[in-house]
Order: sequence, then C-alpha cells, then structure tokens
Amino acid sequence: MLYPKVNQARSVIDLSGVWGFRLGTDEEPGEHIEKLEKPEVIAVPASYNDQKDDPAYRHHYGWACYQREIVVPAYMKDERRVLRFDAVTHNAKIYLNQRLVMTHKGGFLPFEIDITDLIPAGEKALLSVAVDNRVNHGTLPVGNEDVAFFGSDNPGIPSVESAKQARKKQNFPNFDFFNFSGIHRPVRIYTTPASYIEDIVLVPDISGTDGIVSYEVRTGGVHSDKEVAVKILDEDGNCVASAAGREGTVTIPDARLWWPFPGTPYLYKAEVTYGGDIYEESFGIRTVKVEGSSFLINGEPFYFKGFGKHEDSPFHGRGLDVCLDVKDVNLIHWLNANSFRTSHYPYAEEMYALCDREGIVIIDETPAVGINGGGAHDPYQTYGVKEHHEEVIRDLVARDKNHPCVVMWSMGNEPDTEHFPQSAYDYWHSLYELTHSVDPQKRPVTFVCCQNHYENDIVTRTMDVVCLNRYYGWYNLSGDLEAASYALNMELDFWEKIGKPVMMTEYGADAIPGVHNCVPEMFSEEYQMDYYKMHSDAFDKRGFFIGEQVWNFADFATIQGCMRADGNKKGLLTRDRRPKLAAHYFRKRWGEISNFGYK
Ligand code: E8X
Repeated sequence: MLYPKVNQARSVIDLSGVWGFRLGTDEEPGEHIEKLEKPEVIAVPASYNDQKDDPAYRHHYGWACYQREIVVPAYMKDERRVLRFDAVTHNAKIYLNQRLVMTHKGGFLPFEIDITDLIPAGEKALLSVAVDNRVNHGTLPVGNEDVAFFGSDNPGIPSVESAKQARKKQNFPNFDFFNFSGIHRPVRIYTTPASYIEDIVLVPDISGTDGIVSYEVRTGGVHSDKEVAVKILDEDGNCVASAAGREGTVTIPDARLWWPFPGTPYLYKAEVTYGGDIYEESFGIRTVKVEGSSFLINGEPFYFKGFGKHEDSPFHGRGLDVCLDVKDVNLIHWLNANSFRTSHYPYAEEMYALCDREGIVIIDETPAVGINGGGAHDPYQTYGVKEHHEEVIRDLVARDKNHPCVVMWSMGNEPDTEHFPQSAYDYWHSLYELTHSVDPQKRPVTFVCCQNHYENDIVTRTMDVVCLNRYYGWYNLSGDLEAASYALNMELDFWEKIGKPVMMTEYGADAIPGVHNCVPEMFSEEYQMDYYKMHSDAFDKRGFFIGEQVWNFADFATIQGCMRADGNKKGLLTRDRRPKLAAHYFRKRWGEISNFGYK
C-alpha cells in the first residue's frame, strides 16, 4: 500500500485539525449515524483520552464518534479520489453523509476507500468516524474479561466478588501500556489519475560491487496503453538504471549500499510511471541474512544496540507526533544505539521513513501482545485471534516491505509458549511460514519470548532469531543481582546449544527519576545501572549473542495498578526524554561497540 504523496500526477488533502467529537457507549452504531448536535472539540491525529481532563475520556469503554465536513474540489473531477486512514484504534466504522461505507478491524495499520463515486467533485460531505476502543480475547492487542495485566483480585472474598459483578463495564488490557484510543494517525484524501500505480515491490540484492534490484509494479483503474517504466535515481537525481515492463531486474553498477548509522544509509528512488501516473519509492541496497549464529547485514555480522519503544507522549497519547519522532531519533544517535523494536504494534509510516533516512534498524512487530493466559487456559484454543493475526501480518508486510530499515518481523510479544507447547507450536509455526511467504525480501522472522520455562518451550527455538525478554533481578530474584547473574548465565548456556543467533529484546528495571542510594536498591537509578552492567558482562562472553535491546527507551503510560506508579518507569529516559544514570552508561558502552564485527 503506497504512502500518499503530492507529485506531478497526484495530490493530497490532509484532514488533520479540530473535528467534532462525542463519546458513545458500548452500543455499536449501525448503518446510519446521527449528525452530532453541539459536538465537543477534538484534535486529529491524537488519542482522545488525555485531550480533556475528564475520567469519561481517560477511561472510556466503547464507541466514540468523530465528525467533520469534507469537500472534494471541482478540479479533481477527472481524478480517482481515495479516503485513507493511517490508523484508527482499535476498530472503525466510516460514514459519509451519515451512511455506513466501510468498517475496519485493527488499530495500527492503514485502510482506505475509493470515494470517486461516493462524493462528486465540487461537493461537500459529512465524514463520521466511529471508533471502538474495547479489547478482548478476539482483538490484537488482547484484553481480558475481568482482570488487567498485573491485576490481581484475591479470589473468593465475598465483597470483592460482589463488587466485580456490580462494577461498570471497562477494559482490562492484557498488556502493559495505556489503552490509548482514537484517530491516531493522519486522515487524508489523495488523488491519482484514472490509470494508476497501485503498488511497487522492490527486492534488492548485492553482486560484487553492483546492486541488483528485482521489481514488480501493480496497476489499477482504467487500462492504459502507456506501459510501465522504471528509473532508478541516485540521491542527486541522476538516473543510474532503467527498465520497462511490470516486472524485471535492474543492475546498478558500483552501487552505494544502505548501512546503519554511523555508516551511510544511502537511499535510491525507484521512479515508476504508468499512464498519467508517477510515483517515487525510496529504497536501499542492502541484504539481510541469518547464517549460523550471526545476523548479517550486507554480509557483515550485525550487533543490535537499542530498545523496545512505545508511541507514547503526554497529550498526544499514542497519536502521531513527528516532532517527538525526530527527537527520539536524535536521542537514539545520542545514545550511540542503532536499532529498536516497534513494541508492541506497527508504528506510524513516518517513523520508518525517518529510520531509512537516518540508518536506524527496526524489528517490525504486530499488535499481537497478550496471547497469554498465564497457564490457566490454552489461549490458542480459547482466543479467536488467528484469522485476524494472519490479516495483520499480511497488511504489515504489505505496508513496510520496501523499507531498508526493517530487517526482521516480530509476529508478536510474550505469548504463552510453555504451558501448551504443541498448541503453541501449531499456532506460531503456521504464522512463521505465512510471514516468510508474504515477504518479497524474505527477511528473518521471529516472535519475542516471555520469561518462561525455556526447556519446555519448543517454539522459540524454531524462530530464525531467538528473541528473549528476561527479567532476572527484577521480576525474578528481585534485588539480588548476584543470583540473577547466575540464572542469566545458566539460561544463556542453554541457548548456546540451539546454534542460532540469540538476542535480548527486553530486559530492564524500573527507576524512579531522582531516587538514588549508595547501596543500590530496586527503583533507584543506581540499581537500574547495576542491573544493566550485570547483563552486559554475561552478553560480552558469548559469540552467539547478537544484540541487546533494553526495556524501555523511555518511561511510558500504562493502565493503573498496584504494580505501576504513574506508569512504567523502566525507561533509560523519563517520559519527557531526560536521561537517567543508565542512559549515560549505555551512551558510553554503545559508543565503544561497533555495529559490525563485535561478535
Ligand atoms: C514490563 C514489560 C512490559 O512493559 C512489556 O510490554 C512486556 C513486560 C515484562 C515481562 N514485557 O512489565 O515492564 C512481564 C513479566 C510478568 C511477570
């Protein structure tokens, strides 16, 4: 799915701004929606939860309605017109002039509707977006029916049980991030000519000093006799290769490769023309491959230095904030890091384009977090998410397939892979095969394994890269870094036998900014730093260990609970991006570890 662009043949109307808004109930709107009388105001894109200091906003459960007038200018009369939503969290129903025209499930990937025949050029229309923020055993991320992540009500206490029966309906996220909701990313009307380029698939390879690019162009609309043409442009706009036809292969002599920063992340453009349409797709010449226990980028063994992140900030909530993305990218450079995982959902397209340009490597993750009942039941038999999970994988790869910064797909975070091993294997192996089958570039595929009885886990070891979330010294052996070191080393010795690359995709300790003690204890900045020093020692001893991504880049908002004091404080940075002691530790450590050849 191509990102909307203004160019010689295409135009874009951005519908960001202040819309009308009204919270609804858990009653789903039908085929028709009312015009809002005296609507409240709401900013798009952004979560609605923190735009008004009202518990009804913060803790809303169910539907909400956004509404605004749109207009299709008369000069667009010969153009194809498309209404695109970059992300609406979690489920959406779209209405034009109060009539239902589209529904969409899933809160982190784009969807669009051709409105050419729905709104004549030169006319106005009322656009309504109904948004459902409920999570349950059929959604990704997963919600529970009665208790949230880290929630614990002592079962059997009569007063508690009665209160739970009587309390109002609410969300119980089975995940550790605030369930921000709303129109999180831009809404646009974009145009193409009647004969248009629908998609561009680029598969780069390296042969000696040449770049080899296999391409496929998919077209749509009215058939045009003017055939597909492809030019490869370098950063100065010079044509360095060209081809004709809907698919083929071009050779770029003495190609400039895409390297992670501080290498040069060189970007080419594939300028595609068809009929009256034109589209330039950026891409990089780089290869990704797992070989033995190495993760190779351009044939060189890469070492991941970075984080799990979140799209999270005050006021915007999970809404797109390009300024914050630029700030975070500059902080990733400041920390001498080279990568992050899009935990626990696909991020905005603008961030991937920024990382392509800045040479930051991404592990691209689906919103499949919370497929875990803690052993009480088999989630693969009781949760109805498989079909939606497959759809999300297809849509994620379709959206992000050409980004050179994306080097691996994570199918999900911390599923239960120990209590029902065969059921888990059947679920994840079929998704593993699907992901490989739909990725034109055949990148490595994994999921992220939660702290578990790793000897009983027969799934994690089958992934291309073993990605571990481990909390020795925090959730396990709390406060005892000596015992934690023993346990961590013992488990890493187990993984060495698997003969695959192993990396840590989460490890961390909460540190309340400003809490210090000379004898480090949990929740102090000193303990967080010592926790990481202990892990670094274990990692540096092992050649098969190919990456360290701490949890988390920054403090972030979570659901309230007895385990969270104003959110999750495991950030190296505070939520407003100020460094804790551990940030300075990693800036020094990662400044001394090269991207390549460290292991
Ligand atoms: C945590 C992280 C959480 O924020 C992340 O989204 C997933 C969790 C640690 C494992 N991994 O809690 O900080 C939770 C283990 C529970 C015993």
